[in-house]
Amino acid sequence: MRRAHIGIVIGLTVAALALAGCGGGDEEATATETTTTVATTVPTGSVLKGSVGPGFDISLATEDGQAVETLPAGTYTLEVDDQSDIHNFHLTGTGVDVKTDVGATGVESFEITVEAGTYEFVCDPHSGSMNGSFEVTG
Ligand SMILES: [Cu+2]
Repeated sequence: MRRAHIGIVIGLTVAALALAGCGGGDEEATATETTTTVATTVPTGSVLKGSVGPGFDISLATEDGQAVETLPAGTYTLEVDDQSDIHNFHLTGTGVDVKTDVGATGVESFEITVEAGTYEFVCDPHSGSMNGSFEVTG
């Protein structure tokens, strides 16, 4: 188990380096199998997966499970899986203000068009601890 865990950590490090555009000099790390599934860019028009609950967790990821940190400007389908009736998922930023209902659960889809800047997602009742953000590049 410990070995597998270290492999994942290396994989994530490689992904971070690849996203930063400076993957050179890490020949050993890039030889791991995990690199084949790493998405270095999020395609415009792809599906973004928002998730909140059942615990005090909120997240935004690509369809293959990579946390969304930067996105190219464009239109995306946001699919939110609201798994709790005490939380919601609320995304805001330039031109975007979409949210699920706190008391409701289930999957809800939104078409969003993002432009350069910072976008934030929160659970409204617990925004101090349940929040995240990503940057949209122009
Ligand atoms: Cu909450």
